[in-house]
Amino acid sequence: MEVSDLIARARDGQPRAVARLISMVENGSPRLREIMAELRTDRPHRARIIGLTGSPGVGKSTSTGMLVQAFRKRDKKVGVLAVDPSSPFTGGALLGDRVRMQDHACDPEVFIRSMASRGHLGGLSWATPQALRVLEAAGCEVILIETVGVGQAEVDIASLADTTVVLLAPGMGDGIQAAKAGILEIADVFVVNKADRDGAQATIRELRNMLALVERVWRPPIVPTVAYRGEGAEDVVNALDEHLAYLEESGELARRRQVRARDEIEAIALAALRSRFAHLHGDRRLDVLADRVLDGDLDPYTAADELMEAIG
Ligand SMILES: Nc1nc2c(ncn2[C@@H]2O[C@H](COP(=O)(O)OP(=O)(O)OP(=O)(O)O)[C@@H](O)[C@H]2O)c(=O)[nH]1
Ligand SMILES: [Mg+2]
Repeated sequence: MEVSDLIARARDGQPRAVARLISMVENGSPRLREIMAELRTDRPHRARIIGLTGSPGVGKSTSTGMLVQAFRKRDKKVGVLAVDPSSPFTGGALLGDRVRMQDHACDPEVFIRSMASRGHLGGLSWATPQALRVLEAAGCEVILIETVGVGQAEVDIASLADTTVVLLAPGMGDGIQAAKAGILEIADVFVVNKADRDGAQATIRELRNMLALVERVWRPPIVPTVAYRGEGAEDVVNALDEHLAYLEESGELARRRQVRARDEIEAIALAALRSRFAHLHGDRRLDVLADRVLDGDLDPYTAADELMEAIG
């Protein structure tokens, strides 16, 4: 099928076309350049992008399902991207999420996709913005991105989202983890899920004490939830709205989006540069430069300059 056809169908909200386009993003299709050029004009209808992150099992998928329901109540068209930063392919790992989000599987106003990101150069920061564009083109007004808070992923998600929600749950040693991973700086809203469990109040208290030590203009609210019973959904949405209002009033929204576009350009440029370098392996020019460095004919900096010129 022609790319323009596929895009027309996605704009029309056809789930299969949306899924197809996101697969092309995921697989790094050579047609992405063409696709992104066609999608360019969709950008003015900007969706609100909400990232959810937290340790494995805190309840991200359950909370995402809960939020989908809350936004559907407000008649918003919703997109969900479950990004698995640890997997080079989708499927297995996220199957449970699909089951949990099954309630929405038949709702034509909800798109749910899981996506792997490890196979990509640049990981999350490279593929996710492109998937977001596809969902925006399909008319999503709110896009929820779920990703496990491990390693670089949660920092990446914070740079992609307008609002970052960090989930904690009692009894997971989250407090200490929070301080370590620097999530105090990246979270715009804290959700303490599994508030039906012992220790929820202690987790909230601990978090509040830690937050008191951080200098930030925006004070992240802490919202308790019991996601699998839908309790606290409205409180989370209200906190999200307040944060959005703050972003708009302070000019921070425009700033974040500028940073996001900059990161995306950089990620694509770096990926292109890397792939050019990859082609150089086994290339005679690199061997020749290496020999000259070994012979003392060239210093490594000059050799690197020559290499850059050669691939430029
Ligand atoms: N007690 C309690 N359990 C919950 C609550 N919310 C979710 N759970 C359960 O916690 C488990 C993990 O929930 P998920 O939503 O899969 O958590 P997740 O963060 O998406 O997990 P990963 O994607 O594997 O990192 C499931 O068994 C849920 O039913 C809650 O509010 N209270
Ligand atoms: Mg999950």
